[in-house]
Amino acid sequence: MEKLFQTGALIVPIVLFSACNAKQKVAEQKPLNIIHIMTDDHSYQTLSAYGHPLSKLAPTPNLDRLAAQGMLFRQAFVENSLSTPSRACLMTGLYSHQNGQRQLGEGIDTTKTFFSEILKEHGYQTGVVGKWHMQCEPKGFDYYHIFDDQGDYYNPEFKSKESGGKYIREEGYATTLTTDHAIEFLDHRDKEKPFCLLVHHKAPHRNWLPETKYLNLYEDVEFPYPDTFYDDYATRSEAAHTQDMNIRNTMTMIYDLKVDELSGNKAYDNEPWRDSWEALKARMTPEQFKAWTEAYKPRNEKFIDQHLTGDELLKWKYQRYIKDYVRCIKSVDDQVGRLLDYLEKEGLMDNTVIVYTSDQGFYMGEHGWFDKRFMYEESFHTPLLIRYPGKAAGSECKALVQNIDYAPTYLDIAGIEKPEYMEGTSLVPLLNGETPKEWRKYLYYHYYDYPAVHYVRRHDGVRDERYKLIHFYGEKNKRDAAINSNELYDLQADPNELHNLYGDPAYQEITDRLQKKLDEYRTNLKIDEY
Ligand code: SGN
Ligand code: CA
Repeated sequence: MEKLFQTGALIVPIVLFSACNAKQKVAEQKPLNIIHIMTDDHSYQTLSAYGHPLSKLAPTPNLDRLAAQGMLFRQAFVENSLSTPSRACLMTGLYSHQNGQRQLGEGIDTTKTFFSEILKEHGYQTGVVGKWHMQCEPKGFDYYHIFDDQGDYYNPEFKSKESGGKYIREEGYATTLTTDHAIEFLDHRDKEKPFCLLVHHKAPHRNWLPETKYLNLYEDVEFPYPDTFYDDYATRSEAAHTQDMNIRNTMTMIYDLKVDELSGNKAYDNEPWRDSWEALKARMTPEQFKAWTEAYKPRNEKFIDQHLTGDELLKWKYQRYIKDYVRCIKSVDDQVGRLLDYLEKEGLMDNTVIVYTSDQGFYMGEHGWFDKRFMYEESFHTPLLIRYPGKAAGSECKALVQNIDYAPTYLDIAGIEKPEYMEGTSLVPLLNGETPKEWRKYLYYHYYDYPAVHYVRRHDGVRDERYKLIHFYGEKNKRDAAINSNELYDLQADPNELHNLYGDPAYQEITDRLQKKLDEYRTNLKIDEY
């Protein structure tokens, strides 16, 4: 039996175990700390504990070690597959339309309480390092050391209380520097207090710039093509056809695929993000730029000589993309390992809950795509690993969980009752190895960021363990026609979501059941557009 009570500002857990020795008791009496590690766009396909063929060729041993010591969630999802909205769900435990952050830009309702504020009030020492990417200043943090907006891979600028809120360039690689600042927070913390630290990496966000020491890693590997690489969207609605996030046409040769040698070529003068690419090169130190040139120049020259076109060019693009992406993951894995080693050395493993997740999933060429946004599995779904001392080592959980659940979970860990307005549910019972009878059977999803980069139409939908109903909606505009269409998938029979069953009489009953549920969500949550 475990109980928490408060003395002044400090939370002290009382652990009453009848069959434990005195030494164990002392260890367990320490308050539980929380470390939330979140990457930016890390797909479950490239975290080897999930067993996907891609990750077998680019394993993540340190993340696998975390999985082996904790619980791996098979069914973890976001509510709105985009960075800032996802972070707003994390901080508030609320859906996007409730916390205000529906799209990437402005939106957050700063009158909503962040869980960091509640933890701080209850005596936790709170910190956030790396990608904050909220449209407001950090709220409820004793310490912050955060990037400007999306941040940069090479020599990024950080701001902190110590810098007086001014952004200051630091030399090095983002993933390493973010971990340096996480360790700095831990080194300088008040050891009398429990802590909650958010470690938010920039990697592996577009345009996937690997650390110099990994520029040649996996170069000789040919990564497998996903089954849906050549998807023609035959049964889907217009939304899949009108997106602008495909490897074939959207991905740029210079900015995304780093063929700098095409920079002087007139045919590429108008490629999007040309200025960004020049700015990225200009950020590098001479040593970093030399390492880049040495690694990419010979490959690029060989590629240009081949004059690839059509599917051959598409396949080349995919290989370049995946390699740079998993190289970025390699550094993430190293740095998670470094943080775990630090926690072990400091004796913090027994009283720290460690969470690893991503702000959303990502397409690794499935349906021919990169990026996220859609309610299809690859972007809706995130990796989630939780190591809870003394609980559930090496276990798996198949319950439906969502990013609105983190805030209630962290409050629960701290022994604080969930405020009534929070929509999410604590994951602690699941970590105890029990799925409560009343656990959610459905998830609600809502994406709003249109018209915007990548042109994914607005949609909402519901998913249960097996089926998914999606509704795309929106007025006509200069680029796209009006849309009001539905898609239904049987994820068991069709895990790649290739056969839209909406309108098939054999699935009428299932469609009705999901539609009823979707209508209930829209009414109960007061959804104002769909
Ligand atoms: C940038 C990227 C997009 C990406 C958004 C959102 N372009 O605009 O490809 O979808 O961020 O990403 S880039 O050329 O600037 O990389 S998110 O993870 O922040 O939601
Ligand atoms: Ca992201």
